Amino acid sequence: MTIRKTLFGLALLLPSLLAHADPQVANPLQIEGVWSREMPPVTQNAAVYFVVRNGGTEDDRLLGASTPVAEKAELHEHRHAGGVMKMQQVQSVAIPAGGSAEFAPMGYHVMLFGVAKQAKEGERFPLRLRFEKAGETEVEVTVRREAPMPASHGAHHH
Ligand SMILES: [Cu+2]
Repeated sequence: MTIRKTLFGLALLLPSLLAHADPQVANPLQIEGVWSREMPPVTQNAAVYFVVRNGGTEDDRLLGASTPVAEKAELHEHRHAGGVMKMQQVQSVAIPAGGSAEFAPMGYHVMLFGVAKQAKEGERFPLRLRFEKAGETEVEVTVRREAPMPASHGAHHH
């Protein structure tokens, strides 16, 4: 158990040595506010949320994701179906040129399956995102109890 904990600690520590700033950049895309909600230790699933802004002149698409902390990662969306919220897998999420795509609770999210050990609030783990045009990039996920307030929130909504 101690060894396992130590290894997991190292896995969490190494990517943070690279000290990603926020927003994290995969030109011309900016990935902002990458977070995951802290889950109970027995849970096998988790979800990751972020905003992708496309500063380029070409549309792009998020095609997939992966992380060493989970067996599998899928792109999901929540949908109202017959008065019930349902989750379903999507093959890609469009990031329009000059626009953005928001991954947030009750909307799009990256769903993690087979999480061996849930991270605690304040811990970080790496997530690899695969875009059709911008290619692959690794971002750092921060585990939180509550959704962070986007830095740009005020500017865009008030
Ligand atoms: Cu999901």
